[in-house]
Amino acid sequence: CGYSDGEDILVSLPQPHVLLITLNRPKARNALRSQTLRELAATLTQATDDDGVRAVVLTGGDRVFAAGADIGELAAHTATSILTDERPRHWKTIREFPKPLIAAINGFSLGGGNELAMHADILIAGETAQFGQPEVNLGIIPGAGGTQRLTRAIGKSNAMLLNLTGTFLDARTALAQGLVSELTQPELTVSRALEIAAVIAAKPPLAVRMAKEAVLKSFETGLEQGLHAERRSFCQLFATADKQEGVAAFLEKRRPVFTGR
Ligand code: CO8
Repeated sequence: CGYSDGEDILVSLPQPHVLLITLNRPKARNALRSQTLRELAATLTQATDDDGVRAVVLTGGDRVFAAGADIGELAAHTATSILTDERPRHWKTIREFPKPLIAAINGFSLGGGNELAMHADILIAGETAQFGQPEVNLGIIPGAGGTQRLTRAIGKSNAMLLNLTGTFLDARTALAQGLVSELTQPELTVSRALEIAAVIAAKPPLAVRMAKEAVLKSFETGLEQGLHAERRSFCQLFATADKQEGVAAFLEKRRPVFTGR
């Protein structure tokens, strides 16, 4: 399919327009070493430039989505070496991935693993999943959004509870608090994520891209600026062939055929 598996990830195209990335370092409970993030970032960069890919599903294993940063690797770092670490660059690539990213989470989603999950636009979890930011147990704090994205997702008191105590959130509570969108039986998590990806893949890609960008903008700006950005993208979409097609198809009572232009 033009994509290759890495040492730490498996990459496939299980259905048209949808890329599936599976974290595959089970012996280390999918701990995110630099290599893992490098492979993930490289695959997402390739998917960014590939018009054939319209959505990406990211998953881990049955019992562990990802157990966090690789603690062995962290142990070798000093205050100065961590400053020039390559990983922030890979996180930036993941953060700026412009296409929909859907996480299908089973088992433990911890530390940097949970921060990776929270980079996804939509999170689907198995009923037995557990979420946590246990960095405090190591004498550190999250370094890839665990204090910021988690707080925005579940609110101050709930985020404090996880960050200050290192305890885990069960899937049902994660759903109630808004960290994830849906729960499924654990064995159906990936298929449900692929189903959502298929729905998105059938939509006009430029509108999808701008919708993602606009929603993410709401975390960065005040309301007025956010509304302004939304309006600008809304107007830009009027210049697309897919807007003509979408509206024409509705009026002609037929299915639209979107081209991504
Ligand atoms: N890093 C490296 N190795 C790990 C990690 C990890 N995070 N987690 C597990 N492993 C390894 C263990 O060392 C063990 O290796 P070995 O077989 O060689 O002894 C193997 O995986 C199996 O581990 P367990 O026996 O503990 O497996 P269990 O199934 O009993 O438990 C758990 C699974 C609950 C996931 C447990 O392993 C655990 O608690 N892991 C640590 C979780 C943690 O503290 N995560 C936070 C890490 S710090 C962090 O993420 C900071 C983020 C900074 C920014 C982001 C950078 C990527």
